[in-house]
Amino acid sequence: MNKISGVGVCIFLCMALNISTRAATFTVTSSADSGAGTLRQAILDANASAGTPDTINFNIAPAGAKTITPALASGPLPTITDAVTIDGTTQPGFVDKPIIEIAGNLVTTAGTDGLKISAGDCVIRGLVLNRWRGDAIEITVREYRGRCILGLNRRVLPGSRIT
Ligand SMILES: [Ca+2]
Repeated sequence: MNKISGVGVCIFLCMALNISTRAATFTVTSSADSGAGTLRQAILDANASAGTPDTINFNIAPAGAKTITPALASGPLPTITDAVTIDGTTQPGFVDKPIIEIAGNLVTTAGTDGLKISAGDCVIRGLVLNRWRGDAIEITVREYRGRCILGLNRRVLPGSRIT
């Protein structure tokens, strides 16, 4: 009897969680550094929905290569603190190599990393990260809770490290 009750509670909770934690897709429509439609805002939004593995896609018009250049005043992009897929291959015009660049040339603070990831179950795909003073991508997952998949390419991820 207790087992049946337990299963019933579990189904109810799963249904409730399914409704309240539905993953979202945030689409980057601007190559600006901050504000609505930017990668910075998309990361903030994905982090804010903690516990849901969201997706960040790109649709910056017109189609083709785009460079996102964080300003010194705003600093590097926010640390990724929740499972997310950032998929640069969704930018219209993508064929077989990354066309979304995240350039760090304006953030001249020593040691600044391009992307910092502190969550498991992240996928970073189809991005060029260059001109950063620190690492292109730094992953710091203190507790193993999942996996991180990086589309590694020596040409686009120099100096990356996993700590
Ligand atoms: Ca999330």
